Formats: sequence, structure tokens, C-alpha cells
Amino acid sequence: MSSNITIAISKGRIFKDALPLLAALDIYPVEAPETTRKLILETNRPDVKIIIVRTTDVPTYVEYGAADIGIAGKDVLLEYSVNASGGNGLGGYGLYEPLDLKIAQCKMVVAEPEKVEPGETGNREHGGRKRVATKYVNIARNYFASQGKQVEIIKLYGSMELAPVLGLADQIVDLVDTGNTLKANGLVVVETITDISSRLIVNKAAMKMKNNLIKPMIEKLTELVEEK
Ligand code: PRT
Ligand code: MG
Repeated sequence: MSSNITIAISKGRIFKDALPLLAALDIYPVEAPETTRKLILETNRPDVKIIIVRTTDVPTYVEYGAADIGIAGKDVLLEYSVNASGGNGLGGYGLYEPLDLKIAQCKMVVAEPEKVEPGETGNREHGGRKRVATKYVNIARNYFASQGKQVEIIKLYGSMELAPVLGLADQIVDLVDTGNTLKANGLVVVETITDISSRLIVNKAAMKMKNNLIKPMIEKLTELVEEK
């Protein structure tokens, strides 16, 4: 039975929202990711360390056991599950997702420019297909296929809101929280794909081998989330 736990978290909004949950588990990082360049954060507990990785890398670290547990947005997990080892594109993949932590909540939406030029149909068709810019290529492809819509998907790595403004795409698939970013770029939501929140994920082997440590954590977090 092993006695150490490594937790993978991304810095930014998930780390911030995760701090109260970690505190409830009596886990307090000794340093904050904003004030140190270290990627492995010691905590008050000698048996627990936190590793700081990119949001999109969290499931990879956990699936391969470099971290035992992690916290990742459902957006990242949906996108990851399609390509993951053992992934079948249907959500089955090499890690457990036992709990919705209900933090870092937002929506995955389809958005497009609000103002349509007179005489235009509202979109520039490209050989009959709309162009959709997104970093969530798999989620977008599955969504439009489920709607029976043929679209051309353009992969971007950020600032999706810019694409329709400059005519690179007709629509975007992106996350929206307050809606301020869309509004500031003259875009409006036309469809909601799904609600998003962050999930606890657990390595499959660790769930067995470190059950003595992980099970009480899941139980405590479940209580906490249900109280919300
Ligand atoms: O930003 P960076 O490139 O450093 O990394 P990241 O985008 O991977 O991390 P971060 O911290 O921005 O987001 C981590 C996770 O937070 C995401 O994977 C989501 O699960 C969750 N989350 C919740 C969000 C938002 N809300 C959100 N609003 N992630 C991103 N956004 C962005 C959105 O893409 C858009 O650009 O914020 C903008 C819209 O916000 P509003 O409030 O203007 O609507
Ligand atoms: Mg971001």
C-alpha cells in the first residue's frame, strides 16, 4: 500500500477554485504557482504534492500515472477522451472521473457575429459548408455531426473570438462564462453544446493501490460538493 499522493492541477482559475477543496482535505500548498517557478509544489502534508501542468496535459499525467489524481475541465476531458489510449471516442478511456467538483463552471457554445450585412444570409458559405474555428476540434466535430450539419473545422490554439471578426470563420466553438468576451467582439451565442465544470480524475491503478488515501478524499469532496 503506497503512502504518497501526487495531484495534477493547472494554474489559473482551476487552481484558484480548487484551493478551498484542497483546504477541506487539509492540503495547503506551501507556495502559490503565481509566486514560484517551481512546477512541483510541496504542501503542509509530507505525503501530498501538487504538480502544475497545462490544463490539456492534466489527463495525460493522470492516465499514465505520473500523477495519481487531477482536476480538469470537462471541456479538456471530452476533447482528450477521443484520442486517449483506450479511448473509443465515446467517453471510455484510461482514467476514472468519479466526481463533478462544480468549480470553474461555464458553457461550451457556438457563437457567430451579431451583425449580418444586409443581403447576406448570415454566413459566408464555403462550398455549402460553414467554417467553424475552435481549439475543441473533436467536440465540435461530434457536435455538428450529431446535428447532421456538415462544417469545415479550423483548428486554432487561442483567441477564437477573432476568427469571425476577420472572416477566417463563420462561427466559433468556445467556452463562455460572463459573455463579456463574446460581446466585446460583436459575437452572440447561437447554440449551447453543453455545460462545463471541472472534474476530479483518478488514475486507475492508483485507485486500487492507494485506495486507503484516495477513497477518503473522494468521500470528503463528495460531501462538500453536495452541500453547495
Ligand atoms: O488561458 P491559458 O492559455 O493560460 O490556459 P487555459 O485556457 O487552458 O486555462 P484557463 O485557466 O483559462 O481555463 C482552465 C479551465 O477553466 C478551462 O479548461 C475550463 O474548463 C474552465 N473555464 C471556465 C474557462 C472559462 N470558464 C472561460 N471563460 N476557460 C476559459 N474561459 C475563457 C473562454 O475561452 C473565453 O476566451 O474565457 C473567455 C470567456 O470568458 P467570459 O467571461 O468573457 O465569457
Ligand atoms: Mg484561458
